[in-house]
Amino acid sequence: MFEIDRHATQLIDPALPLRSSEDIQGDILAGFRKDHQCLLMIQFEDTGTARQWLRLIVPEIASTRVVAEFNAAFSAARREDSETGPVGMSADWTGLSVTYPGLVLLSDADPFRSAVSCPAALQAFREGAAARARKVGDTGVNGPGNWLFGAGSRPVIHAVLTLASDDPVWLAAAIERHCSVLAAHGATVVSRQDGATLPGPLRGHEHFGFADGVSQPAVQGFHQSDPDDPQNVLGSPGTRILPASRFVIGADQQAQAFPPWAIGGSFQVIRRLAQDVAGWRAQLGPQLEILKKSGAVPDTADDVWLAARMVGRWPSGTPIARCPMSDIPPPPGEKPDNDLSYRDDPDGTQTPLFSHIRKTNPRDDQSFLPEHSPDTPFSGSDPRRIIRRGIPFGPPFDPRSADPIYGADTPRGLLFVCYQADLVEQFEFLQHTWVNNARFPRHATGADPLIGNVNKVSFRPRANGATRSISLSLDQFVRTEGAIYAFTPAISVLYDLAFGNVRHLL
Ligand code: N7H
Repeated sequence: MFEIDRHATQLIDPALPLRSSEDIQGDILAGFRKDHQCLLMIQFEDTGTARQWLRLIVPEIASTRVVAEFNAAFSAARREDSETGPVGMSADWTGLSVTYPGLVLLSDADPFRSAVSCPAALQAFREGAAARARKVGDTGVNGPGNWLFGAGSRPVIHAVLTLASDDPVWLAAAIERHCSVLAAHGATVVSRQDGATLPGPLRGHEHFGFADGVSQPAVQGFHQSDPDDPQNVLGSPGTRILPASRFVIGADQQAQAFPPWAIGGSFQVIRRLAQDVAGWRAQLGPQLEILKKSGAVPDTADDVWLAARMVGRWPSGTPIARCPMSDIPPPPGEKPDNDLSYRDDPDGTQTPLFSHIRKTNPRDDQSFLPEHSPDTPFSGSDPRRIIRRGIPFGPPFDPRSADPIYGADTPRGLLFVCYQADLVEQFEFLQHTWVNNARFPRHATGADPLIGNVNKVSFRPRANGATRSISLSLDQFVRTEGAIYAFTPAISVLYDLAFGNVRHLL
């Protein structure tokens, strides 16, 4: 594990109490941000052996403090040397989440017995991802019947162990060690999911070729606000600071609706999303042809131009809203621009209303403007934000390579992971009310062409002072292959579960 180094502690601002939390797990607010990750999905044999295993494992769980200190020191070193980056700085992190059946087994009781009423968020956790599949659009080929893990017909998963490292050799050894310790405690690894950042120029990008992990919500008490613009993070205009309780239960207020075991934890969604890169790319040409024939797009527009409209950003991460004509990447060492607004683009003539980033974070879209004071700075998507911690799986697609592992048939995609305080009002709302709602935010927009159940989207170019609507036919090339709803408890709660100290938790 990373040892706190001399300058790291100076980088931690005492005015940001959540940065020094020894209790909140490190992946939630700070983020493991490692090139290699493995998710071990575990089924325990019984309460006794599960608790014994937990006693061994909990001391390894990375807290927010250690991860935040490492990340701050790493970023500082990178700023000092943007050419080579930090040399010799590496860390290995461990995280643990439990599913509802896992919580029942570890607490040996009904985890909701003291909940005054069972809030919808808890109900979704209790039901699990497979039971909620229809609501989030996991139907047809995306349905639980085709899942590799998490479906009712598959073995029950009690816990998910996340192992993350800069070093694939360390990670392989850690996986082996954990598997043998689990086996010695009668537990079964029901599924193992390996993720890794893509190599070479695709580093930091997902399989379709776009920079990922650009826009994340910032968290009060964890991120430093800009003194001149307190609603946003210092150094990252457009990155709004939101109450910590949106992501960590009880972080900055009483959480009476939640039982004590939930305090300091966060609900986690895990989704294995397969990406058919060849199929996704192949649809671009014919659709672009339709647009060109109708004279709706510049002659210079190519497949990447159209793909960028589907995402809302260019492959470098530069937003269409800022740079509509071509991809102008950020200067080396700088993050893509996150200071964007849709307020003056109500019809989506620049950033299409269907584009992935507009569907999942409509920001200040006009549908949210307060009726009587439309000039108030406002983002209607604040309550719906999620913290994303996904990582790609599988090798990149490269049609020029003779090696079949880079071919179209090799499994690849995104191990999507997100954290939030409320599964229903955050992740599920995004999927149900925005991503898959063809009428959101207005007109017959269509579903999100990346992750939604798409067939038609409405492309709305503006020419000669008028907005037209051209219908494009798209297929879905992202498929759900497994899903889990879990809970990432505070480290102290894991200790209590490990020692059977559960009465005060329920
Ligand atoms: Fe998305 N992609 O490669 O195109 N996503 N996403 N996502 N996503 C984003 O800001 C992608 C998925 C969000 O604040 C970018 O990181 C892919 C799910 C949200 O402006 C790119 C998959 C959900 C944002 C991708 C996938 C979301 C976002 C732009 C699946 C939740 C921030 C770069 C295979 C339901 C929006 C960035 C904002 C951004 C891609 C899944 C949500 C490039 C390929 C399941 C909230």
